[in-house]
Amino acid sequence: MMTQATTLEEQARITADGMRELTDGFHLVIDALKLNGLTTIYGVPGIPITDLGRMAQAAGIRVLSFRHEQNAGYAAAIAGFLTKKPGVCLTVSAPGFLNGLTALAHATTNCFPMILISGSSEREVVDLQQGDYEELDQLAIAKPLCKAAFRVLHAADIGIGLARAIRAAVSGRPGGVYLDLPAKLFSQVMNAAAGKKSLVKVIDAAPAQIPSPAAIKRALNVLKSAKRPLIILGKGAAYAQADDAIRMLVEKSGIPFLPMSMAKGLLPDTHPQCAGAARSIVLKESDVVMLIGARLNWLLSHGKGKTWGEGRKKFIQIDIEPREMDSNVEIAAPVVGDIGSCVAALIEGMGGTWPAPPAAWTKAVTTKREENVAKMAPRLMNNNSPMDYHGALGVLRTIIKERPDAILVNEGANTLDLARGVIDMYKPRRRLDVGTWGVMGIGMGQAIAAAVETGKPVLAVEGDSAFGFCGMEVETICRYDLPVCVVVFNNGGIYRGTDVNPGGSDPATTVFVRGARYDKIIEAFGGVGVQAETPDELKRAVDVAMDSGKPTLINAVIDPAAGSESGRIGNLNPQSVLREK
Ligand code: OXT
Ligand code: ADP
Ligand code: MG
Repeated sequence: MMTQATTLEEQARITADGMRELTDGFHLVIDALKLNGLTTIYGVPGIPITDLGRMAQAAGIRVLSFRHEQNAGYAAAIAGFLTKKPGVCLTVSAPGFLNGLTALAHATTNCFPMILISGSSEREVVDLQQGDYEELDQLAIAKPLCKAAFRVLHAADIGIGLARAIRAAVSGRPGGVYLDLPAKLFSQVMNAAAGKKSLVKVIDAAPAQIPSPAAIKRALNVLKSAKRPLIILGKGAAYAQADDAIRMLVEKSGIPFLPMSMAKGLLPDTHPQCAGAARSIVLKESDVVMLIGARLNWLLSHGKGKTWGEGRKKFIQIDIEPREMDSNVEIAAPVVGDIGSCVAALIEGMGGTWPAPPAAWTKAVTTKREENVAKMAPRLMNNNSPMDYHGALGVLRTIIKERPDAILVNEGANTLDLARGVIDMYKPRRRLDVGTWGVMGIGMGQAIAAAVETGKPVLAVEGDSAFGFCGMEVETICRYDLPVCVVVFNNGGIYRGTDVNPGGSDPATTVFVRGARYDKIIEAFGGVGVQAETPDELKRAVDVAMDSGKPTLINAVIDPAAGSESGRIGNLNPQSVLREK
């Protein structure tokens, strides 16, 4: 029977003799993505994937074209964090692939599920190093930087290839996966019925991992013995989407909790048990610490040293990755499993009532928190011009308080570290930032994906240096008319705008053009640009932007002398003893 083509691309499936239906690599990739609910692609077009993007768009996949693959990759990575489905980034070969690779490595480091799909050159030419167009052994290069890497050579294997990529990205500890698709694959033709049969709908891609009853019992015994217990929530806890169970565990136990940066809002920062504003004492003085989806890496001073005080602590760690245990210090009670299952089992094991932690401990935490909050409060009220960080952040704190559903994206050094403390978060997965690597340039990709994946308004608070890594994507924001308000904290440089080059007439390495007008950039693309010189002006401009949903960029003029070297991590800078000579 003759098959009737209803759309142009469907026509491609029909054979010349009109009797037998065919499909090809392009369509199989698209069908496989759709079958698995992967309906958004972030990428940059070009040889050999231009038509793949076009056909995907025609087939109802949302394809967002960026100005640089790194930003598309950061968008895909954070889409993975927000949705628990792998974010998909599509690039051309060699340079496009390499541009996307930083984001793939970042996804892996941060435990975000992502699939980087890159077109590539023909194997037979690459392997003989004969100099193909954009020749590069991409699979070999990707392997050490991601969780898994696969290549598909035959159209009939596309379904299996994508299934493997999805499972690798989301099961166990999530991470980045590379999928290499050589140019020739896309035009390979096969029988449509056989093609359809070859596709795989992945069932239960991230199966629950139930903790052992013995591990739960051990953890509860350690917790019960505590005099000064602490719960640390990491971005793994935010990723797990076990929000109600986590809240129940925290509230039932009565234990103070410390949210890591991207776990802020899992419970509100204003919750009476929140110890975010008492960080130093809870780390130093606690005796039992329960980590939920947080690693004892540099952000937690590896679980040892001055930050953690002299006394020996006991750690309980909930993580899906068994090898994370004992990575930095001994873990007294490892609980291996997915956070939803582990937290549910802990709550059940706690029974009807659970002894509240000693009042002396919870009172000490509350006192320290109140002291720090009171100390900060007057600094947030100043209306100085040029603004300092606290004056500018004070109004942004109010903006988020008034719009707790909005998503905050944040990068920079001072702009990051001070915003993290000042801006309270109220709901889970509303704060997105530089993550485990402290990487600059995530801002615009994250802002775009946050708007696309959630439909919520986005406020991106960017250091002027940080913004420079990804700023061209304001065109992308305008093109797709996304509800993103970018505030550039313009202090004229990296950390500060006041450095002077002692050795000549070139500017110092950390300073930028003085008085730069970042707001003019977005005007070039039809967005709204605003210059804000006081906190009042900043508040007015952000309010308008957040309420209108129009793409907006506000150049917030910050005192060039206001920042400190490397924000709050200046201690990590190696010091030269010869520097002053
Ligand atoms: O308890 P105490 O008393 O100690 O007080 C603590 C809290 O209790 C308290 N607190 C509060 N008080 C009152 N109220 C509230 N609500 C409250 N909340 C908290 O405040 C203190 C501090 O709390 P905090 O912040 O929680 O604790 P602390 O000690 O800071 O925590 C430690 C850390 C390590 C967990 C934390 O600092 C952290 O998460 N840090 C992340 C740091 C990071 O990742 N930084 C980014 C990288 S810096 C550098 O590498 C940069 N580069 C190089 C570069 C990079 N990164 N990437 C690439 C691709 N290329 C190059 C560059 C280029 S930054 C940078 C650009 C910088 O310039 P910009 O112009 O962009 O930015 P500006 O600096 O603004 O100019
Ligand atoms: P933070 O930077 O916020 O401290 P990390 O990125 O260091 O957080 O840690 C996140 C941890 O969460 C990782 O060790 C990862 O294995 C773990 N994780 C991620 N998702 C889950 C999950 N669903 N269940 C259990 N652990 C998870
Ligand atoms: Mg700056």
